[in-house]
Amino acid sequence: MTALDARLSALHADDSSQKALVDLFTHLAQASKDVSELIAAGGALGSSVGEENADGDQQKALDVLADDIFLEAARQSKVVAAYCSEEQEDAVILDESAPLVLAIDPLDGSSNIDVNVSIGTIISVLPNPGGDLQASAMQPGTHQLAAAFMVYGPQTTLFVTTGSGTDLYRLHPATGVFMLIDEAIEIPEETSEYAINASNARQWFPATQRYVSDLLLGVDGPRERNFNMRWVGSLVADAGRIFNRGGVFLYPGDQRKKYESGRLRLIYEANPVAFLVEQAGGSATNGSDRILEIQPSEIHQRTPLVFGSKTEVRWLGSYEAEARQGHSDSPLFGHRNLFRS
Ligand code: AFP
Repeated sequence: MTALDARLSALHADDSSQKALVDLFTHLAQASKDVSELIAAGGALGSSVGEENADGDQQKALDVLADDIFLEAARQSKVVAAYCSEEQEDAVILDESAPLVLAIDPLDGSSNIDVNVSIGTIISVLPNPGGDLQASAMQPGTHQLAAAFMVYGPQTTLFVTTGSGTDLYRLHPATGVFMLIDEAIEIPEETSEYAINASNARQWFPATQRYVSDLLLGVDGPRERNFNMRWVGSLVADAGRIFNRGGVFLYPGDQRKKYESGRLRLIYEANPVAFLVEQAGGSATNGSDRILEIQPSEIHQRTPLVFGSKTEVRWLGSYEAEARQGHSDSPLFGHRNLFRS
C-alpha cells in the first residue's frame, strides 16, 4: 500500500515545476485531517454564525473553521498566489510570485453537519496566470493542474488527480496516513442509478423532466429497463458513490429564482469534479456542453452540472438537443410526460 506523499513525489520527482503540487497537497492533506477530526469531535459545528457567504448561504461554524484551516495550509505551503474560496467574497492574495492558484469549497454539504451525513472539501489547482490575481481563478477547467475532493464520512477518503488518472486514498485512523486503495479508477460507462433532487421536478425545464420521466417509466418506457435513485444532498457523497459503482448526478438549472443556472459553483465545485470524472473515464457537462471548456465570467458563478457514467450523460444530452430543436413530438418526447400533461 502506498502513501499519498510517496505517490506525489514519485509522480513528479523529475519535474521541479510540479514540486509545487507536492508541497501544496502535503499541506492540504494535513488540513483535511484537521477538519476530519473537528467533524468527528462533533459540537455545535452546524450552528449558523449569523453571516452569509458569497452565495448568500448561511455560514455554519464549521464552514468558517474549515476555511481558516485551508487558508492557513495554502499560506504555509508557500506555493499559492491566490486563495479563492466559496466562503470569501474576493480572492485572498498570498504571494504574487507563487506558481499556483487554489480554488476551494472548504466544506461542501454544510446542511448535513448536524445530522452526521458525509460532507467534504472540493479543491481545484490552477496555474498562476499573472496579472490581476483577483481574476486568477477565472480560467477554464481545462487549465487545472490538479483536482481533489475529500469525503468526511464513516471513512475519510481523498479522490485526487494531477492529470494521469484519478486515484482514491483512505485516511488510516491509527497512523494518520492517506493510503492508496484504488489506482486509476474507471467509472462504469453504463448505469441504472441516477441522483437528482426530485422535489424540484415541477420546476425543471422540459429536457430534464422528459429524461427523468423516462427513467421513472422503467421497463414500460422508452429506456426499456428499470432505474434506481439516490440523493444524499451532499455532492461529495454522491460523487464518491459514482466513482465507486457508476451512476449519473444531475443538478440542472430550473425555474426557481437564482436557480436558472442550477445551484453548484463552476470554479470550485463543477470544474474539479469534472476533471476527476473525466480522468476516470466519465463525462461532465452542463447538460449539453463540456464543463471543463466553460470560460468563467465571475468567481462564484453557478452552472448546471451533470456528471458520471458516460452513456447516461450522453442520453441527457440527446434530450437537451431535442428540446433545443423543439421536436417535442420526437420518439423521445412522443409520450405524455409524468410531470406535465
Ligand atoms: P449545502 O452546502 O448548503 O449543504 O449544499 C450542498 C450542495 O451544494 C451539494 O453538496 C448538494 O449536492 C446540493 O447542494 C444539494 O442541494 P439541494 O439541497 O437543493 O438538494
